[in-house]
Amino acid sequence: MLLLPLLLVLLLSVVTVASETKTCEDAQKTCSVITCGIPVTNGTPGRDGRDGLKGEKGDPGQGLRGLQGPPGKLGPPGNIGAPGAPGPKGPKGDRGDSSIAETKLANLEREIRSLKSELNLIKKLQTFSLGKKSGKKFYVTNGEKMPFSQVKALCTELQATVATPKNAEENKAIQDVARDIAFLGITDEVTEGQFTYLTGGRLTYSNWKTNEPNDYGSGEDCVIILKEGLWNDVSCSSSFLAVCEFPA
Ligand code: MAN
Ligand code: CA
Ligand code: CA
Repeated sequence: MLLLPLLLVLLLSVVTVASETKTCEDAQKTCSVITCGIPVTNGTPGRDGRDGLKGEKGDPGQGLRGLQGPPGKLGPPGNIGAPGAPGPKGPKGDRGDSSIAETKLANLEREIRSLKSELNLIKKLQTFSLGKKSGKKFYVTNGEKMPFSQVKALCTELQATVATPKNAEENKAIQDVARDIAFLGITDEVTEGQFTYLTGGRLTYSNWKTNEPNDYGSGEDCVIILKEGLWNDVSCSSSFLAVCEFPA
């Protein structure tokens, strides 16, 4: 008998809840189900809600400021700057090397031509003064007497050879230049009794004095021209005039 009114109350409260759901839910925020409905015993507390949004940054603290830290690391190098403006025009340069060399060469060539011309004149004057005839060899002497080895050395130094008559005319020319006994460029040093020219080859002309050559004493391998133009074989270590010969 008591069940009916209880059911009615329950039904009424469900309808009320259904029609005023929002009101009740709103009420639930501030009040328990007990105030809204039938008094019930409290359940266990729900779980903690999620963390709220992060708060704003707080004001700086009031404590003492810490010591300044060490300097930071060196930053990366900056970009390459734009090219600078062109500099002012420089002074005029020297003349080029090749230009200087060409001038020097031209001067040297002129100098050489002048020297050649001067040398030619000196040679002509010298040969003229020595009585040189064109197309003929000519002979010179310094009037000094010396052993044959020195005569050879002297004529070689003068780029000449020792006077060597190949005919009567040349023999006379040497005789005239020497005006005293002089060595000739003839010896039998290689093969005794076989006279040859220093320049090579057997004699093609001779003007021996009677009974010469005789290889007198311990041996005579050099040849001299006597004042009268005749030849005699003598020791090469004896001293006589040096007469050098120059080509025609
Ligand atoms: C004499 C002759 C020559 C020789 C000389 C050496 O005049 O016998 O043949 O060459 O003496 O002094
Ligand atoms: Ca001899
Ligand atoms: Ca002799």
